[in-house]
Amino acid sequence: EHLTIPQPPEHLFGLLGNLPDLDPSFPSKNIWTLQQLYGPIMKLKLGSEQVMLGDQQHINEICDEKRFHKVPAGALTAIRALTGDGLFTAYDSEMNWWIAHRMLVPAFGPIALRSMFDDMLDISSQMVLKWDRLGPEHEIDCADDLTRLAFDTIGLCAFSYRFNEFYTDHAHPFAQQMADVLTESGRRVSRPGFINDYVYRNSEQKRQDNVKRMHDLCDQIVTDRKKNPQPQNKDLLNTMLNSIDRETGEGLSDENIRYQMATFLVAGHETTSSTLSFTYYNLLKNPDTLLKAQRQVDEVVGDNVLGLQHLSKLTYIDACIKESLRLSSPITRWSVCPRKDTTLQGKYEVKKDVQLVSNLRALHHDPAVWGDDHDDFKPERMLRSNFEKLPPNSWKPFGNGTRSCIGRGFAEQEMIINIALVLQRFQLQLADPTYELELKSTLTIKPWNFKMEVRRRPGKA
Ligand code: MNH
Repeated sequence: EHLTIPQPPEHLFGLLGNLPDLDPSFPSKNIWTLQQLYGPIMKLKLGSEQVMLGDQQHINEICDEKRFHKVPAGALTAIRALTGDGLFTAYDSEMNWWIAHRMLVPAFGPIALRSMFDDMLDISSQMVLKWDRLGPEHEIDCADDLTRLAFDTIGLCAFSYRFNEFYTDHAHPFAQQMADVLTESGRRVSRPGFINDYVYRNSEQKRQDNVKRMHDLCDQIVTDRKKNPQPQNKDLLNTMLNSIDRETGEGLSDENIRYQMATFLVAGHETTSSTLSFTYYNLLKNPDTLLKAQRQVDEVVGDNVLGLQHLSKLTYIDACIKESLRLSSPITRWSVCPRKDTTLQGKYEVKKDVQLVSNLRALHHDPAVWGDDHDDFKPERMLRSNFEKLPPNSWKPFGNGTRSCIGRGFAEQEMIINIALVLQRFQLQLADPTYELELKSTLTIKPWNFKMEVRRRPGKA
């Protein structure tokens, strides 16, 4: 028996498909609502056909890499102007994905992460110092400072380059250029092609100009490294400049290195800063969890300088981060295509090239997995013993399989360091106690207008 996949009615006799159903400034929100109406499998025509999957049972099926693989689509194709065949936006038919993947997996692995600890601590300490000096009356704009943190951390750990975001009033121009490129890339794919070509020429020119400026900065960092080699340095840039792939005997071209650099900055800064913002928000809204997290920092770190040896013991903080990624994944969906024509759930026929999209919000709120309290922030569900008992592929904020996030360990280490430092020194409170989460969407989603205040804990140096 073959069933038709439910689809909301198309607009303008099918010419616009379902594009008008989505608000270009926050398309995910409409997808969440439509999916609740139409059920866990739903088709949308957005330029091409997309099938949105919205529970564990349906998403578990598309996590089978023998049947499905990532094919960059939607905003990812638009972002290729900036990141080309870098890891995030590469097709797996592109040789450079395989070469860079083999080369960079170890560079993001546990040994490499250990060597990045000091640099991560350096940047987080700058943030804590800034907060301390501004004092308890200062309203901290979380999105702003945490974005500075994430940017500085990638710059320093990956390229030994200091954006010095905590020493300037205005964020580094690269940050704004990137935000503009990401926003415009997202919008482009939400508009019919002919509208892009005829109405949005100037926006496209501006996008290309921004891309050029960002590439220039990447090239400048590379040129500087070539002029001043640092043979002892094991950062990602040196790895990319000096490694030869065992299987092909090839290195990465200057062009591909430029794309990888832009990729790390794109993929790594908004995701990490949004996750940290969400985590601080959830802790503040659930004071018992904040207390527990702070107690753990006191037990594990006390008044000592935070060290590498503490990180694996901060299990509750890790669980708070995981639970925040569940409640609000900053990347709201990822997608795959069938390797050949296939049938979903044994009853829905789909073609090889159709885009199958995981609706992460629906997955992470599936009552069959998370229960009726799926809207509540309960870090206990993410403590290892419980986490391991979850049905397969219930929690996918980092994507799936070989194309999942290469920077996951990097981000987790950076976030745990940051939260531990902040909780060790400060008492936190919402700047406006009545604040309720509002979301803003760019390529990722993040809390909007979320401000907190911090006060030095009594007796804390
Ligand atoms: Mn990251 C892929 C989420 C931090 C670099 N990342 C992905 C994917 C998701 C994701 C989801 C898969 C996308 C897809 O299937 O199309 N990433 C995150 C989240 C955080 C994050 C939620 C932080 C929290 N990512 C980082 C950091 C870096 C990074 C930090 C780098 C410094 N991510 C990548 C790269 C890829 C990726 C590179 C592409 C991997 C590949 O396909 O080979």
